[in-house]
Formats: sequence, C-alpha cells, structure tokens
Amino acid sequence: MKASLVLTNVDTIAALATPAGRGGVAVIRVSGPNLTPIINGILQRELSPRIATFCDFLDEQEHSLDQGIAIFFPAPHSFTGENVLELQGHGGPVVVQQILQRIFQLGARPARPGEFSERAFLNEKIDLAQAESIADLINANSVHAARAAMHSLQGEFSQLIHVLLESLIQLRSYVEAALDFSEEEIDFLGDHSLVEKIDVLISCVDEVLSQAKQGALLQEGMTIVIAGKPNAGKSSLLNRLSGRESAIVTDIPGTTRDVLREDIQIDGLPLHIVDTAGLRESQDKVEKIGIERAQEEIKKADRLLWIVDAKEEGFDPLSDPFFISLQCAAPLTLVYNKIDLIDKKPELLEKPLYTEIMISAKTAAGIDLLKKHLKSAVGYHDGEGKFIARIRHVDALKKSRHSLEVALKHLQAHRAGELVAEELRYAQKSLSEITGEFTNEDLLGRIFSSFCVGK
Ligand SMILES: Nc1nc2c(ncn2[C@@H]2O[C@H](COP(=O)(O)OP(=O)(O)OP(=O)(O)O)[C@@H](O)[C@H]2O)c(=O)[nH]1
Ligand SMILES: [Mg+2]
Repeated sequence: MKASLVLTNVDTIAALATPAGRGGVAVIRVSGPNLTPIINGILQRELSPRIATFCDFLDEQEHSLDQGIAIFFPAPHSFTGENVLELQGHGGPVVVQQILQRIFQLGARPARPGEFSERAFLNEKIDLAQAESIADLINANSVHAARAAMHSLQGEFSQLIHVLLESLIQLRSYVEAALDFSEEEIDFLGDHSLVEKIDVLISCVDEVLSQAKQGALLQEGMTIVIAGKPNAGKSSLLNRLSGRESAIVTDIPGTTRDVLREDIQIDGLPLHIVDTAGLRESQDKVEKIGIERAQEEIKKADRLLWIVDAKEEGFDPLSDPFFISLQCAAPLTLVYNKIDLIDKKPELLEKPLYTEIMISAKTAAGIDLLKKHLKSAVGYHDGEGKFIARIRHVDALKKSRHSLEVALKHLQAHRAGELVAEELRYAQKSLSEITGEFTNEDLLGRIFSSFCVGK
C-alpha cells in the first residue's frame, strides 16, 4: 500500500512552513523528486547540500523578490525523504505570496495540510505515531505535553510498540509452526508455557496501555461539566478554577444562561471546564434554551461536577428525580459548595458510586483537594507523561489486548489452535495500526489532513 502511495506523490509541493502573517523570518518549504528547475529559476545558482547560502530570490524578469537564505537537502537526507529546498526570507505576507507564486510557476503545487509529514511517513523517515507527535508538539499547550510529544517524536512510544510486536510475532510463529505439525499440536496446546507467554504479553500490553492513557490525557485532556441547581455557585467555581472572572456571578438564580468554557491545566493535565445554566423548571424562553444546552453538555462530559449548597448536606443525587432524569453516564463528583457559610472544613468522601467533596468557591477552601481529586479520578500521575499518545493509540492497544484475551480463552477452553492463531494475528494487526504498518488510506487521510499546511 505504501509503495503505491509513494508513486502517486511525484509532484513537487510547496508551502509556507512558518505561521502566516508578519514576522522577522518566513520559511518556505519545497519538496519533490526534482527541484532543479525551481532552484535554477528562482535562485539561478547551484546550492551545495545542506549549506546555508545567502542569495536573491528572483522573479521571471530576474528582479529580486526578496533576499535570504537557501538550503538544499538532497534526498534521502531530508525531512520528507525527497529533495527539499528551504527558503528563509522576510516574513511579510506579500513577499511570501510572491515567492510562492514564483515557485508554483516553476512547476510546484500548493501542499495540502500535513502533506510534508505524510511524505516523511510514506518514505519511512518516521512512523505514523511519530508523524502525529509532530502535530502534537506544535499544538502542545504545556511544557509537559511538549516534552512528551518530543519523546514520541524521538520514537520512544514506537519503540515500545515494536517490542510488543516482536514478542507477538515470536508467539505467532511458535503457534503457526506447531499448527503445521498436527501431532505436535496436541502437545503444544496442552503446553502450559504458551498460556504463560500470552499472559506475560497481556501484562506488557497493560503496561504500555497505562502509559498511553497518560499520554492521551496530556494530549486530549478531559471535559468537566459543572452543573446543578441555580445559585449553587457553579460560575463561581468556574472562575475560581480558571483564575479569572470569566463568568458573571450574582445572587439572582438563573444568572448563567449560556454555556461557558475555560481551558485550564492542573500540573500539565489539560481540563476543559464547562459552566452551565442552573437546572430547574422554567417558563423563561431564554433560560429554557440554556437548560437544554446544559443537558447536552452533561451528555458529553468526561466527569460531572454536581454542585449543591452545603446547607443541603445529605443530598442524595441518586434518588433525586431531577438528577436521575438527566441520565448522566459520566462519573460523578458531588460538590458541596459554600462551606464557609456553615463553618465546615474541606473534606473528601469516597462513596460507593460517587465522590463527595466540600469546598468554598468563595474562599477557595477545598479547591486544591478538588484539583487533586480530578487528577486522580482520571488516573493522571504527578510528574510528566513519558510520551504523548492519542485516543486512537489507546483504542488500538485495547483491541490488541482483547484479541490476546480471546486467544487465551480459545486455548484454555477448547484448545482451538486455529482460533488462537487467528486472534494473535488480530492482536498484531491492531498494534501495527499505531505505527502505521497496517493502516488504511482513509485513516491516513484523516490523520494528516488535521495537520496545518506546511507541516
Ligand atoms: N458564601 C459563599 N457564597 C458563594 C459561594 N459560591 C458562590 N457564592 C455566591 O452564590 C451566589 C450564586 O453564585 P453563582 O456562582 O452565580 O451561582 P451559579 O450556580 O452559577 O448560579 P446560576 O448561574 O444562576 O445557575 C453569588 O452571590 C455568589 O457570590 C461560596 O463558596 N460561599
Ligand atoms: Mg452561573
């Protein structure tokens, strides 16, 4: 599949690699099989490989469009694995457009979003997980996320996947070989060491899975929806968590009508906090829409913070008809707010089906406890994640783990060698999706088109 894609990518592509707009320097990147016409046309001189050369960038009439640095990276020692030309000129939108137009005139076409990274992947300069980490590094919102993305880019995550794949391939060859000799098949299926080997592999997958979940949290964060009756202090809590007065707070019930969002971080864990309209029966047209929106947000939450006034101590959400009617699937934290009014101390209680926490949005009492609770509720460990990952990777690891478990069942319950072999094959396929060895073109298209142009 890779080879056929490479063959269709014979045209030369160009794009601005630095952000659009005005800046000191703009870098234009050109990649393709043959850049001689472009270099001859715009620079009218030869370039030594990987040497920065100060020169004029020329138009058709040989007038200078700009002056800057040109660097030529001959294939395969370049980012994309093709011949690459980088022009570093002045960062003005007009001058950049003129240079790009000139390059297009000389035979290149505009690059699609992510097309440089896609070519790097197709030419096996990086695998899929590494290509994704480029986008993650660029989009990183915290030092933690940037470091983790860098580790992924350097191949640490891919390396772990390769180790798992190696063990799986060994296991598969053992099983397949045994299947070829039906007499020995009986021995091999009864051989406890095979069960052990699959067990060990499942624990190894679990280990990588837990790290990948951490990496995916760093990359995607989680959505926390604050909901409850009017005046409970939802907007006050949003403001307290975000550290700014983003929501209007008054003592009038029904103050918040729209959905408000703030992105915050707790020790590198990105949290998308959503404040919603207080839930109650209302005849007010605007408030009713706000309440509908709140209900929609609750459905999308990764965790729900249900706020009640601390005076309502003993409130049981699970027997509250209003709460039940929301049919919230997300895990719940019941937050008693305004403890300053009843002279209570912050406290956290683990109930069988949810967590209870006492805070004051006004005095900030218990806010650190709440933050700590949110971190541990999603399994986020302090310190940094080793590498960045995506939900896609976590899902692939889970699928692989599931296949291994099914293989184990077939082995133990029925000694069904063929089925064991088949499941091990699925397990391998799922793992290979992470690094892109078995990935279909649709998925590739989706992944790379989410990048920006020039990457
Ligand atoms: N004493 C005290 N007052 C609080 C606390 N949190 C909020 N309040 C007050 O309670 C009132 C309502 O606060 P909001 O944050 O607007 O409540 P809300 O839940 O967003 O209300 P709606 O948007 O109307 O649903 C305001 O007067 C706040 O100052 C708290 O911890 N202690
Ligand atoms: Mg509010």
